[in-house]
Amino acid sequence: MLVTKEYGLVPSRSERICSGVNGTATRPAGGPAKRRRVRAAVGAVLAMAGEASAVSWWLPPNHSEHGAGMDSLFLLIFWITMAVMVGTFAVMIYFLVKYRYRPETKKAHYSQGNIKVEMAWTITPAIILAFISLYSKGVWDHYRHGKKDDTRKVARLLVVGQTFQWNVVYAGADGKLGRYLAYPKPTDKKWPKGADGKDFTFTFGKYEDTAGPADMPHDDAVAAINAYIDQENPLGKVFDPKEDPDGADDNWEKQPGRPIYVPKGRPVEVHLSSKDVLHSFFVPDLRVKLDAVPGLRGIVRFVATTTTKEIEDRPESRRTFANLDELAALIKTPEHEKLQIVIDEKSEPKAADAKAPGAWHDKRAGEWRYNGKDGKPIVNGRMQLNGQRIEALKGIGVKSITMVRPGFLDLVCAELCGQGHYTMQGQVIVLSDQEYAEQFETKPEAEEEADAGREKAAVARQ
Ligand SMILES: [Cu+2]
Repeated sequence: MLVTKEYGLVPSRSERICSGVNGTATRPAGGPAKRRRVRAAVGAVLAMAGEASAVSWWLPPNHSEHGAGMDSLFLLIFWITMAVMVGTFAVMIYFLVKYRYRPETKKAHYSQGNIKVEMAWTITPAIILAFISLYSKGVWDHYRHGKKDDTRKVARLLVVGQTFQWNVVYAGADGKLGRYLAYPKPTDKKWPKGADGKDFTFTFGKYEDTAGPADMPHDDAVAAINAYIDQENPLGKVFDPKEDPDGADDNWEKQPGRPIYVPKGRPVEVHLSSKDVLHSFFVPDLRVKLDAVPGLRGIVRFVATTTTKEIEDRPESRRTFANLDELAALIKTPEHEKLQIVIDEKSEPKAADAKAPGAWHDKRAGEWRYNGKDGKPIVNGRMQLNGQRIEALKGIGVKSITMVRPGFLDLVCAELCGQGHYTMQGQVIVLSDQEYAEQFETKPEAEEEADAGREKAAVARQ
């Protein structure tokens, strides 16, 4: 919308036509009252757009650096298409009514069209689309490649989808990911080296201690390889430190399904792949989504701006229930079953001592709990609340309970990957930089001692 000093708004083409003199008039028809109305209407639209930037009415909260640009782009496209849609429908309905059937109406006549109007409706969308593409490119580049001059240390992880869970591997102290998804072939003479770095033999059915899949007929070798993957090496990790020095310090696990931890305020680089079919790694609150494709490595980058603990501590993540029956009904519903009870210094009634009924702070465990009438714990912050426990809490005089949504971001699979697709959910937990470094980037103590030993030896030699 163009704004000029004199009138507030440049009149639209229709207003100029309406003003009567073949589009030559430049002031809107009508007096100051009409202009005020126009300004009020535009003000209302801009206020809506301003409200829209809060994204709370539609999009989930954004906790990533690149996400704000994505949201603005999303809303820009939304409002442009909304305006076009409303305009198109308005014109369509107007013409439907204006040219409805009437017996006295004359037959329609052929029109050559209007070159100026056609140019306008071709060039205007072209300009808008060109602008959207340039805007998208900026947002996309920030998302896929991160910021060019970013000097912060990158946290690298590998996420591997499988029906219907996610695996995660952390790069460890060296920041480098090892080799994964390297599975044996039926013609291989030797199995890959074992987790201890030694030659590996595998017993499958009647085939004892085979040196490699090639020891068996083809079909049995295929079955043996599947068993080997299930039992020994689900992620196809290369254990031989000579072949894969980067992978030696990786933090990985055989079982899928553990939460994905990322640091706050540092670039996170997620390498994505799949063990079986197409999956899609989607973390709405981080504005991150990319397909996990078998045989390919997709990479997404983001910087989380909030730890999940910070989200948990916000007032809007908590709700206090005075009606405990309502709470009991609520936590039975699937969308609320993960709510956790908050027990802290505000919880009432307080227990007189460790064995008395009421809220008690167990200093040794560093946590609060509610004791029952018999002095035994009813529930603590880590335990799931249920109807029975709520009844027990009522019994010791608890009048209200505060619940919190546990601090994690939802990870969902956004690719229809099979019957259990809807169950393919995971958790992304954002830690502080320090917590992440302590948990995922420090060397095991033994290794550090060995390093220190080598350094000492080197100094001694000098
Ligand atoms: Cu999936």
